[in-house]
Amino acid sequence: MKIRSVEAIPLAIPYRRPFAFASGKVTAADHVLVRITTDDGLVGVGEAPPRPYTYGETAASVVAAVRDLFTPVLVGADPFARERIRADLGRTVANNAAKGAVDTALWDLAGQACGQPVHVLLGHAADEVRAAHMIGLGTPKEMVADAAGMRDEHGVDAFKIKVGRELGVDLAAVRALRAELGEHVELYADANRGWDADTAIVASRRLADHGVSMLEEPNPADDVLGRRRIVAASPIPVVGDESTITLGGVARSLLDGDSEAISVKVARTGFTDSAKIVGLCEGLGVTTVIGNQIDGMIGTVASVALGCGLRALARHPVEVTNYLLMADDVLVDPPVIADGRIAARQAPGLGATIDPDKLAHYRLA
Ligand code: MUC
Ligand code: MG
Repeated sequence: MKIRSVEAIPLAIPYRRPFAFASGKVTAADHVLVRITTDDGLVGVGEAPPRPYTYGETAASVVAAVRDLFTPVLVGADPFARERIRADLGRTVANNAAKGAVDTALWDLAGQACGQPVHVLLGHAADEVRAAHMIGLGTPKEMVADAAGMRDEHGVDAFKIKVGRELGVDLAAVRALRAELGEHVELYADANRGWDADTAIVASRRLADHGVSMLEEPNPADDVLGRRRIVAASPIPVVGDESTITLGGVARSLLDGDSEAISVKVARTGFTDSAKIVGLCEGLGVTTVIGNQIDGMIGTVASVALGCGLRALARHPVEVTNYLLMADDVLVDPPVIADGRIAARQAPGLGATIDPDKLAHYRLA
């Protein structure tokens, strides 16, 4: 089997409401659909959500990277030769979302060719995982309403709270959320680098008092000594997310004492590098959790496949709810979150069938 063609299709899909965090705000989905077709007619898909405020990519840069840099490498290659393709794509630095979408599409093809779903190819640790919801920045009232809606409609009982603003404002929201959701609900926090080290140290103690279990990216990890002071002083684990986006970067962060747990995202490390990162962390006794790059439906399906594939990830709630912010998407069957859980698709590959009418409607080129 050989790759015949590669497409990078920019989409524009409206949001129901914006999603805000300390380093940026998303108001519409400008994702890029990557579609890889083989000579025997299989079609694999992946989704790149560009996040310029985090990684510097845009929809235009993803399209250009896939079209100009990756397509010449991919066309004619065996889609099973992921290690060779990974090395060839690796000659271009960065462009993580573009590479993540290509890798996702390759696993989709491998699953279809073998007649197995991706989570089974990865190791079939579980058939479903707990769902976590990421609560965007807002007033305490807005954040409570968001969380309560997710609990009432989808049974979700794990929440990542966006923080990183003036500490009093964040703590008011956390207090209100704990009061509304109760003691049993799992809460963790993500500051997206919004605080300085001194604020983050105070914050970590106050968050721990409210039963918040982890603190993601409290400050810029480039503030090297500041980050180490936070890790040393925080009563709760500090999670690396946007500062730990490569295998070597994860190793360095853990060995340097910049983070104590790692968030992995299919959107930026695909299945191949996500699995390598999880293996590295497993060997070191470091927790890994699946985050959300504000993914659409394809990215969500992929995250669930990763979570159900690897045992270390299946133990923790997976951040899967961001696609619900979008007014629509291009999949025929939307994901389903019920009783706080989401199941892996049982169809071969990703099981992500594109609706041609929706694609025609939302594609920009
Ligand atoms: C997160 O966990 O940080 C916000 C920006 C981004 O790239 O991902 C999100 C969520
Ligand atoms: Mg994060």
